[in-house]
Amino acid sequence: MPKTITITGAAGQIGYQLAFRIASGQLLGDKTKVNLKLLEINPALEALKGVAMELEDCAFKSLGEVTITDDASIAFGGSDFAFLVGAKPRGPGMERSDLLIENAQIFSIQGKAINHNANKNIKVLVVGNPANTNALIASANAPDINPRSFSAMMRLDHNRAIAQLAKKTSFHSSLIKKVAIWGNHSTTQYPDINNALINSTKALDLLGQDWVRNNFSPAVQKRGAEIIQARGLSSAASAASAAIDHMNDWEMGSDEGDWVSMAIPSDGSYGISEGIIFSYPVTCKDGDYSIVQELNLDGFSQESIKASELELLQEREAIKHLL
Ligand code: NAX
Repeated sequence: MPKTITITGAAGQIGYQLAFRIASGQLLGDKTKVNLKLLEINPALEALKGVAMELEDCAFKSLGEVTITDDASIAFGGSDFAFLVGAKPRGPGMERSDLLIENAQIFSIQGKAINHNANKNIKVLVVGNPANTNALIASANAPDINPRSFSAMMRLDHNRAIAQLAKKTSFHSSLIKKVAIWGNHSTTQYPDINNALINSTKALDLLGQDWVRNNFSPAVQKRGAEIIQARGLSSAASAASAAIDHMNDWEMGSDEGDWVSMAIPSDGSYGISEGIIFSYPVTCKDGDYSIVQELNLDGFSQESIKASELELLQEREAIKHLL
């Protein structure tokens, strides 16, 4: 049975990476046929036509039909998986609150289109920033879809944290487990390695708390800016790769003995206000996720997590008229 996969902002940097990786079978395996529905704003439809032509030229065995459109109701028609990447970038002189409101409108329209047109079991990953609050808006505008179907991407931060630990300790990234990113996809996020294992040894036994607080956390939080400085463009291939990791684990299950970070509707775990889209360590099985429970959080961790929660509550307040 083919699966329908929607990508918004498909002519943009991340969309351009994502479409080809999904079409080649890297999301669901090359035995599952995928139909791609690619959404763009009208001025980018010509560029999107070029993306569709290149997809055709790859002659991927796992690719079925490709639809390009600027109509959200077509893009989300029968969608099983949606990657909400397209968003309005922050322009000159724009405040964060302006960005929130501009994007809120996009995600409220797309939430409604998902509600009316998508498969009721759809899995939605919001990548476009401010990702957590955009996911909240999309979900609030899709009352017939389970809120647990909406998530926002923290996996790039999670993968970046693993990469920093691998670089510091010279252990391969595959030997690093149980890293967690808590909170918002912003500089208030809290990268937490209190439970992390590096080659089965507690990370904190290998790395001092000083290095963790003064070097590791800022390096993860500021990695995006570092990439922009080096490349002249924001992260794209690594973001697309993280988006595939997120959706793939959610659908197929995360690795035994490890966990991943996903921003999902808070159920009140760890005292976080219910409903905001908050990143927790989770395990995935049978197409669903569970928050890792009963972790001991020291005072510093609790304060850091609260600061990120506060930011998300302020974001929610700024767009409450759209909920
Ligand atoms: P680009 O500007 O290259 O692409 C965005 C595309 O979205 C453009 O082609 C634009 O025409 C399209 N678009 C805008 N409004 C749309 C709408 N209403 N419907 C459909 N398409 C629309 O940005 P790119 O580098 O691809 O980044 C996309 C988003 O991902 C940005 O918001 C960015 O901030 C965010 N990111 C989020 C990350 C995360 O970890 N959550 C990391 C990477 C990335 O920075």
